Amino acid sequence: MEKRFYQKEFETMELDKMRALQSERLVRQVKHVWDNVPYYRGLMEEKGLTPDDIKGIDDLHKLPFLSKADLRDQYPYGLLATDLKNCVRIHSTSGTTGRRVVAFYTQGDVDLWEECCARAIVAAGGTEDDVCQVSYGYGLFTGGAGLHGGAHKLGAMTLPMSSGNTERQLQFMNDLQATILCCTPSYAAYLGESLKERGMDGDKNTLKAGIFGAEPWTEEMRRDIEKSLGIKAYDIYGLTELSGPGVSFECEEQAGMHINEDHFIAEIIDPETGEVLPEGEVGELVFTSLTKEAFPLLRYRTRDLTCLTREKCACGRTLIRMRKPMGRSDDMLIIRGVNVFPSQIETVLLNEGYSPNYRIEVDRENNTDTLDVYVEMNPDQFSDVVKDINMDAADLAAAIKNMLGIRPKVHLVAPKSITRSEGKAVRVIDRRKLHD
Ligand code: DLL
Repeated sequence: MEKRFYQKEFETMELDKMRALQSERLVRQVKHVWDNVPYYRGLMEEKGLTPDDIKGIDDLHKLPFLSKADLRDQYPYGLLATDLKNCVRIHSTSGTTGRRVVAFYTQGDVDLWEECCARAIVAAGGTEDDVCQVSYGYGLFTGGAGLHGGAHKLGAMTLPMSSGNTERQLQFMNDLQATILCCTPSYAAYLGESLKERGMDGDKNTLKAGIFGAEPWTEEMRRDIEKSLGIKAYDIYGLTELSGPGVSFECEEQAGMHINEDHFIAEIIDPETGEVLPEGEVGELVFTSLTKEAFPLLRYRTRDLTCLTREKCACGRTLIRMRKPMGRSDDMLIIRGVNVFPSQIETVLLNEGYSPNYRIEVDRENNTDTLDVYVEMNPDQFSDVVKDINMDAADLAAAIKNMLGIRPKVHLVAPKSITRSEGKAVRVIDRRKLHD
């Protein structure tokens, strides 16, 4: 079968050509920022830089970083690089703490963003014949608008469901023969569970692929979702600050996400020192936009932890790949001195045959951290013999200790007792009040 790409020229561009394109675009983007964003110009001046110092991507490391704190401080218009009247849209982060971050788009920005999402849909096997059920939230969140726009660009039939109302989701999925589902992985897992209850799981529905992102998920969760929905599940990554979903996306190899390098340069840095790390090392992902008009960001620190590889991909795309982010540097819990990522706990749960419905609670008693993990039993594990449940809980606690080095208190709870999420799941409650 002939391989399909949405924009083959860029997706399969040779490295030296791509570097030349990135260099040319970077020089232009830096000049655009210098001319239009006094705040960033100030940061460059502090380092003694002018646009003349940036002649190509080899000079990228000279530029100062931008952080989420800069974006919050400059809320709402401080980083806007064009006249507001040229903008056609804003989106915003869900922002649980502090001020929200708002991102602005010109029509040109929206077009390029939607093209990036169309690349992701095609990489997941999508064509103009598909019915894309977009069950990401619509509104300020970028998930709905991004995948919706991508499906439109491709010419697929778009089912703009937004998130929630699971009954209606399943009805439309069935009646309108949806073939591609786009939503968060936690909502996909919930839809899978609901399909199973109705005898529509596995190959008994019309879905063939899913494009899931906006939150970390593990390979174990992928397998679970693929089985319950009867599909191939693809990862997609992005963040509001850089437009939204489609910064990177998975292809049929499902071996990391290809970054749309013609629009975004990725670097990995040591989050403590800011030093740029070599390919393959895990660190914080930093992005520089290359083609943005309204909201260009240079060396933006995402806080996401991952690594990059240029290894050849069998799909034919030459775009650099990033590994599934393992978490965010600010999501990492330090419990009794040990670094813990929620994704590590999720891996153990799924390997041990539990569902991806869990909640992690961290607290501090008598100056010692406590770790409680609430996990739902599957209906077939659900036993009314308390002794059996206690033994299962002890086994699971031992398996988690094996992974983390610290023993949690495991609470096995009844099926369906942990609240399902329709958007991004909130899995961790940290009551220690160590952060603001
Ligand atoms: O979550 C954009 C998006 C929508 C991506 C739909 C994919 C699909 P924000 O709300 O600004 O934007 O959150 C961005 O979410 O920095 C990561 O920490 C996390 N994230 C996004 N995609 C993934 C993923 C959207 N595939 C933040 N795996 C990012 C892990 C992800 N984490």
